[in-house]
Amino acid sequence: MERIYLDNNATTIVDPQVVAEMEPFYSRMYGNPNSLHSFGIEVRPYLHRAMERLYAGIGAGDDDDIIVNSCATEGNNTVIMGMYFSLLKDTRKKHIVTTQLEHPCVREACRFLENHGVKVTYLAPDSNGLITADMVAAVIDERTALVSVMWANNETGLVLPVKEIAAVCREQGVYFHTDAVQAIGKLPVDVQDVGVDYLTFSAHKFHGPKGVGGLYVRKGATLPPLLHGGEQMGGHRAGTVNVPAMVGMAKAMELAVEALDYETREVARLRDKLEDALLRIDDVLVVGSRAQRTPNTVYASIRGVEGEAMIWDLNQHGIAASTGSACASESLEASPILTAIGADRELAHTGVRFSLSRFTTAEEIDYTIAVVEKAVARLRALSTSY
Ligand code: 7TS
Repeated sequence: MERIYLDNNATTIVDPQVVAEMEPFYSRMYGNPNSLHSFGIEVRPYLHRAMERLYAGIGAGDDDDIIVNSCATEGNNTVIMGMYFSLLKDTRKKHIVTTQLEHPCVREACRFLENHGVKVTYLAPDSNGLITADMVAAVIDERTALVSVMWANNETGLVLPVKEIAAVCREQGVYFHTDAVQAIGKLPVDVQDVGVDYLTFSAHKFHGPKGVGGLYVRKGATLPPLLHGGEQMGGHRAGTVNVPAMVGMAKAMELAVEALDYETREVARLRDKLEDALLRIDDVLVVGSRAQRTPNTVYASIRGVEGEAMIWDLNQHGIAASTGSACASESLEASPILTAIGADRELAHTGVRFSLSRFTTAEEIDYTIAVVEKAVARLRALSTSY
């Protein structure tokens, strides 16, 4: 059996159709779209088409902006730093509300602003691993400028009630940002229906290329740019546009929306099969109910088995899974989500995340189930605590 990739929340294979769409912009149409000669001019209609696909993919309105950038980390920093320069720095607004579940690129950007006089509330999830609109409403005050709550969590796949949270923010006159990196291609995403002011995404999480992402900005919610310089992206983000990547991201977005149905039926079916097999093993806990999760993710805590040991064992058998976020995998800190849902100290290091994609096959899942069952038995036999 070839290697099996079940770490799609970290990154995904680029869809071959996306690669094909990008290729001409490396080999033939390599002009700078801002140039006045034919090499530049011939590229522009493709950028226009790419923009249309991105707008359609997230339901953006004609007067809203989508700023194409380098990744979700950049998008999230643009919102948080931009809010500092537009409001937090000089007005009475001095407060950001976010959560302990956010990716480090949100959390650390907020922490940085704490050194500059900004107060940040990091909401802790409830015992289901969720943040509710009521929890957000309870901490907003007249000094709050921004609420930033992710749409779906990368570790657990848990989907947060962003529409209700957006409604609370609108009522209170507070900007609402959501990191939708783990939502695109897994859930229907409609920015106008949800009522967000800012939304970030990253192409490599939905079978697009790495190093390109997008930031949606609702009409009227404009922020200062993070990168100053040329007039690209309507002056919102300077720097020559990465044309092949942008075209690829737009194609990937279109394919992701088309595949949503398959994702919610077939990918979920394979995930459920794997999850059922995990739950048949004694002393295994899966975080969050299926109905509240993205269709592709299962995050399990296996008592008596260190997450890292499990990942190593699976890797020896050609299976790629993860203990959580690759961005934090160097750290030996306990998973905040497992801690939040009340896992004891021993369980806090036992998390293993399997994240599937539309490229995952039934045979791969059957093989994974067989390997996991043996690995758990082997590692428990070695464990001094089980
Ligand atoms: N936001 C979320 C929710 C993420 O899951 C990630 C990456 C990012 C932002 C950062 O995206 P980037 O394109 O800027 O790198 N998350 C993960 C993960 O779960 N495992 O590895 C990376």
